[in-house]
Amino acid sequence: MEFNYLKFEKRGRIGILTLDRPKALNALNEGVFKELTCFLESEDVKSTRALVITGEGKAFIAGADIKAMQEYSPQAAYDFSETGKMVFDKIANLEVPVIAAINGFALGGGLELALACDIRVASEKARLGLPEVNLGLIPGFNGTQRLPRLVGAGNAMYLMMLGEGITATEAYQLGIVQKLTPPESTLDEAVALAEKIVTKGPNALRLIKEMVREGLELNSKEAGKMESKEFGRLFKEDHLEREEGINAFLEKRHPNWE
Ligand code: DAK
Repeated sequence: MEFNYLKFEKRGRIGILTLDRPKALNALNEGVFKELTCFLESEDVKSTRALVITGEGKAFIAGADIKAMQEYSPQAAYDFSETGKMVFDKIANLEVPVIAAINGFALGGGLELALACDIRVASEKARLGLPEVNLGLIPGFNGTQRLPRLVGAGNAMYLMMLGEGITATEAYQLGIVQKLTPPESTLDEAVALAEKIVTKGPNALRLIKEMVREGLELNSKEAGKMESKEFGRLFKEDHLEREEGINAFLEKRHPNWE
């Protein structure tokens, strides 16, 4: 598939998606969202066991395209927000693990996209933040919802109300970022992490993702029940992945999930 704003490559079983609009610091506009929608439904994604998302140049993504937003009518702004949410939900709901490799600025919609990923790896030099308030805006792609679920309401309000960026180290301390890397190896470390993850049980990985994502929408009692139900299902007689995992441990060998 040919794209103007995206690049895709495979490294073994890992897919690498690069936002490629470096002159505008990979800012998100309708064209980028259109291409992301196409990409997320493509065979390229279906053929990966994990996806790493990164940005070309000095930014991961510097937010929604401010120049394009200048012209928006209320309807266009609403449509843009809905499209962005749909794209980010598609990312969040991919069956495979998704890792954001934050190579530089992750601001506004860029941080919101990273928050839709399962895990965030960041360059020690990256800056992250939700600066929408400086433009008289609010985060429009579910950032007001995803960030407090990750770091608590107080930390999320602090970041959104102040609108100042934070360093990658501060983001790591808050739990927004799970791993810090030297700037030159962010992508490689994200891919190495993805490679480690895909050696685990593929169905278990899919279920962990589903339980965490769906559980966050439920109260803890309902979420616990959902987990018990899925755990029980793993013990059906024909559940080959569980059988292989447990047998491999008892036979002192590596499991073969293929
Ligand atoms: N949009 C468009 N262009 C951008 C951009 C952006 N967000 N960020 C940077 N650029 C462009 C710059 O205009 C510049 O273009 P030229 O002047 O060369 O044509 C080029 O990228 C390089 O940027 P700088 O020259 O500024 O580079 P610096 O290294 O000096 O500064 C910076 C980097 C990231 C600190 C700075 O560019 C910056 O502050 N950028 C804006 C960051 C920001 O405020 N991001 C949040 C955007 S607001 C909603 C839907 C969505 C949203 C809200 C509501 N609804 C529909 C309700 C989301 C909003 C946002 O994401």
